[in-house]
Amino acid sequence: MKLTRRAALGAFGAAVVTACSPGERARYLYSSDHHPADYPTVLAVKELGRLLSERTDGRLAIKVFPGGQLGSEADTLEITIFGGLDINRVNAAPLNSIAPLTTPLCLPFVFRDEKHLRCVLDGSPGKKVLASLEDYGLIGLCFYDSGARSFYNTKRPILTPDDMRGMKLRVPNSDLYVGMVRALGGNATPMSLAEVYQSLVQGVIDGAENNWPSYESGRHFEVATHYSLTNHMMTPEILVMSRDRWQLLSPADRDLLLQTAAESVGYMRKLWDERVAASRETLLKSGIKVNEVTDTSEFALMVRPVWNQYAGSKAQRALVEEIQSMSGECV
Ligand code: GTR
Repeated sequence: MKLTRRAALGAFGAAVVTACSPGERARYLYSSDHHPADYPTVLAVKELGRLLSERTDGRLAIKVFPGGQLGSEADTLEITIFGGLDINRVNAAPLNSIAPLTTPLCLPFVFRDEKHLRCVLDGSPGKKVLASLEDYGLIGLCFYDSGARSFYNTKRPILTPDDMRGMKLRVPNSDLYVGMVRALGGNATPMSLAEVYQSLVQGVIDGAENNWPSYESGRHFEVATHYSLTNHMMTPEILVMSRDRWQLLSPADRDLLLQTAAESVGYMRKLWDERVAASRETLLKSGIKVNEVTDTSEFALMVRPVWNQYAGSKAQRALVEEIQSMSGECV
């Protein structure tokens, strides 16, 4: 089911109860995720809802709609911004065209490793990005992990950018991603994640790029069997709330939601690490060809111009500098 604006307002606007005295039904915050029900992001938001309900004696709760039931990330973000949906777990990429400070977090090769990434998200750069969302109708609740993204395709291993020449590669709906694939000599095709499997089967695209769990859970590996570990981006997930919906909460409930969301990050990271290991094992057993890319310096050099092209404003450059200056020894 895809939501039209009207349907969303009707469904969610009516369903969310704005006040709740003892004995009345719980106030449900509706949340969207396009990953399946067993994916770490979905489980983390469910856990957040459980804690919220426990801490408010059932007055506040979260209902997660997984599997893209409510539409793509780009569509549901729009709905969230105009107040038709309470909460949304999205990747930072579709936020690039909405909130410019999210772009530095998506730049290729901007993070040295996972420690550095977590340090940035937990530290001052992460706080700045979350706070910047308010101007665009969203409240940033927290970041979740999404690991490193690598290229996969139906044709051949990608060991150098030369191997990508002319390849039709799906990217999320973000100009930065389009620019990155172009800079590497590929043909970028932006589309939502839900369309990738069929597009691979039909040969509309030759490949895509993503982390181990998404490559596995979307069953893309069944068609695109060459997975080349370029680890070019570590774009995080963001849990956002509609600013309009946020304003309906009492100050105490806002604090509780923020604090509980922050607590859910540790829970998610544990699930994430386990899921990456499990997905990797499933994929290796499935017979896909994993290609180690021992030297990514040529990739990094070729994509470097997109840093300025897509994150060249003063505020974006300052954030990039702050990210680079962090050591990764904070956790
Ligand atoms: C995944 C991410 C999704 C989605 C997807 C994509 O890693 O968890 O939210 O953005 O990538 O490529 O569209």
